Amino acid sequence: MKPRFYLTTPIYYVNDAPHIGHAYTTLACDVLARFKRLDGHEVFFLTGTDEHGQKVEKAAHDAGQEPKAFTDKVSANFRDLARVMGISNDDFIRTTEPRHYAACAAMWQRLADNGALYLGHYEGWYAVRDEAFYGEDELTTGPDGVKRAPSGAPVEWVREPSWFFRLSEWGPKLLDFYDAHPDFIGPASRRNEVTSFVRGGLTDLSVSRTSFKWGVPVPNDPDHVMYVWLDALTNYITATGWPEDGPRAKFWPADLHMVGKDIVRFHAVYWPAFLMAAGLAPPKRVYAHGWWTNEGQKISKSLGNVIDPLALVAEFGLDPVRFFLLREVPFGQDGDFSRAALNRRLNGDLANDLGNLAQRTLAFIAKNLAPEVPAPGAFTPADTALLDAARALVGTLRTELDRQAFHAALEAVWVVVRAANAYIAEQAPWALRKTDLARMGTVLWVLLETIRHVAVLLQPFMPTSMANMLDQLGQGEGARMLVALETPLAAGTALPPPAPIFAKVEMAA
Ligand code: ME8
Repeated sequence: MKPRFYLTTPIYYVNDAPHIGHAYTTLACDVLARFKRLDGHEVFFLTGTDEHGQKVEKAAHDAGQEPKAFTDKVSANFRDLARVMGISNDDFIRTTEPRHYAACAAMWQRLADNGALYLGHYEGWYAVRDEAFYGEDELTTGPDGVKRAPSGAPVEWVREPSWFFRLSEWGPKLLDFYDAHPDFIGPASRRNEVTSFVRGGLTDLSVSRTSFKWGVPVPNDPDHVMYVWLDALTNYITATGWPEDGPRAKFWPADLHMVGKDIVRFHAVYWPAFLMAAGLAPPKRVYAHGWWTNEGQKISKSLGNVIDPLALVAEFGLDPVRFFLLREVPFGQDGDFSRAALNRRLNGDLANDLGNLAQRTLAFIAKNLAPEVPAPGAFTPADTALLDAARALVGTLRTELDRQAFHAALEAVWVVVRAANAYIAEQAPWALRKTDLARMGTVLWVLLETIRHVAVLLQPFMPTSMANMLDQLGQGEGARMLVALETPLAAGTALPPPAPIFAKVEMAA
């Protein structure tokens, strides 16, 4: 039986067009999903849209549309983004779908049956932008006199009848759970943030609203709609077919919820508490990545500096953009988007280092040898050193990607790419052509074998370019899984005519 892996992106609010931040989270998940598939796992990769709540209702109203028509349109933009970014999701969930209403009703019922809910009255601060309740002590008042949440979102005073979830009872159980599962929250800085929040004491959470209608109705209490975060978080289990015992039920609990650092509290505190209170298993891991800024500035619509991922892909090509986003910034930390950095990565890492390595090797063979993989002779220590480094990569990537260290995985690959370029310079196959053809064949075989490892392992990051590189190495569809790296490259494999894979980009003046 194949090992299973279930991973999710956040479901995005359909209040606005998708931007680089959404593309980033989904891309990171896509790389993991593709890597796990190549590594023989049965993967279920979910993304989708979060369509209820006051914020979306307001956006629809501002656009002069009914919420349903509005959400249909904006949700489709997120689907398009996934397609343009080459995302390999297995499902796309919308919280307005009947399957999700059914799961939300079942979740509510479980919580109610287990005594986790009670009817009361909420009075306090609410930020529509975050769809979150805040305590007075969390707020600051700016020079404009506006009270704001730590996220910068303005808050308003809310007073309405509400159902509550007994979150206050869950503090000690959550802390025990974090202790027993040290990998539940990554990176460590987020884990500390969450545990200190929980240690600070939890208050009961308002989980229904009565002042607007755009939400999932509370069972048996039609004046209330569910709090949008209870509704939204439930999507992760809806998609497994819950509460039915369908073919996807086996995927719960999820292996990984990937989120941005802004929503770690919902995923690492509320969600496991809801699940445990409903008698369901919490997810295995929540990883919160950092925040992108644009040329040093916070990305915001009001500053007019939102980066459109579709425009970037149109300008630079998909694979270079995918590579840049995961290579440039250590995953988990905040990062700054700049065109200069993007150009540097594309010209340096892709065109000069990787592109040249493949191009020099393949063009040399095409020019000087029969168009096939040469047979190696005895290996020198230099050959063995490079081959060992290339063969160790698969283990390194497994480890690094299991801790969501995309940048470290890529850096490890580039250490080998740079070593291979140095090896070409040292071994000088062009000189061997005149003195020792057998040795030249061995050098070229070592290079091809190294490039094959690199290309197979980089497929999740740059699917199209690496498929192209593997085509040029004569490695068909059947030879691209990680397990294929356990068998050495076969001499005599036919090599098609080579062509450059990465073009250099010109710096704009
Ligand atoms: O929070 N840098 O949806 P959302 C990096 N619907 N990532 C960013 C980013 C940036 N500048 N901006 C956004 C919601 N993101 C809820 C989630 S899940 C059950 C419900 C990414 O549309 C990041 O992943 O506001 C962040 O967590 C997410 O988009 C927020 O998307």
